[in-house]
Amino acid sequence: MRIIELDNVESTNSYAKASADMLDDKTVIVAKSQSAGRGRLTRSWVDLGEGNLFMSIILKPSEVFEEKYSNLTQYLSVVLCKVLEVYGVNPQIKWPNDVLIDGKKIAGILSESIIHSGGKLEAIILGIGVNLIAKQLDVDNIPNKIATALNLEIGESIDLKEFTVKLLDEFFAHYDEFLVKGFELIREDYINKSNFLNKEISVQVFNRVENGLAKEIDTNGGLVLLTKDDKKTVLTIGDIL
Ligand code: BT5
Repeated sequence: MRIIELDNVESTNSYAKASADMLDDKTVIVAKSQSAGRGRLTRSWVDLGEGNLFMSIILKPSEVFEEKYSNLTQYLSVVLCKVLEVYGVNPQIKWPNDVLIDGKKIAGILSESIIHSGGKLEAIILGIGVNLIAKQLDVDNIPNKIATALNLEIGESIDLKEFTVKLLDEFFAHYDEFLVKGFELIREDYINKSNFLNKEISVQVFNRVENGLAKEIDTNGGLVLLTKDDKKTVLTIGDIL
């Protein structure tokens, strides 16, 4: 594993994407600040100042994309929960990969793949932003979400380097096994951390909303919804509202 440390970038994911063909498997890009951090779809990721984590991991597991790589975001959410627990908080996962503390979003994960026209997988860019140090006022100004930062939860400042090392160690400790077993490796941990199961929920899937009982997480990490007419729908993409 090699870590490339940058000062300011638009987005560590964009930087990693642009340079992935020249960088090895397991190269990590971290930046002190991001001027145009990205979320999923067209959303953005707010930079709450120096001391927060903005990181992208370049992964080149094989030359062909395998279905289980789609679960890397869920794998990373479980890894992050384990690290946050070391700091004494009780994180929960909101499907598919939001990590929350007391219902407040503390991190965001964004996975992007570079696949050539012939089908060859160049790399998967697994990006993560974690709010480690912030002022309550700045967190309150994040649009459309109730958010938090680790220092606000535990009343202490957090060492970014130390946190980053813990996260990367935990990520790579089981990464090779994850590549073999896929979601099955983390399914139990993921379910234990979930805050939405057995509840009536609404899920935004592109421009439609699905309502139903969140019945289970299937073996592929999909969300099984039981709709009013007792029909089962398995969702693989979406946002719980
Ligand atoms: C995400 O998107 O949560 C994925 C965010 C990934 C950010 C990392 S930082 C390093 C790497 N480089 C990048 O450019 N991106 C990755 P999504 O589920 O679409 O959620 C985005 C929504 O979260 C926004 O629309 C806001 O409502 C909220 N949000 C934005 N910034 C936030 C923050 N700092 N803390 C908590 N919530 C935030």
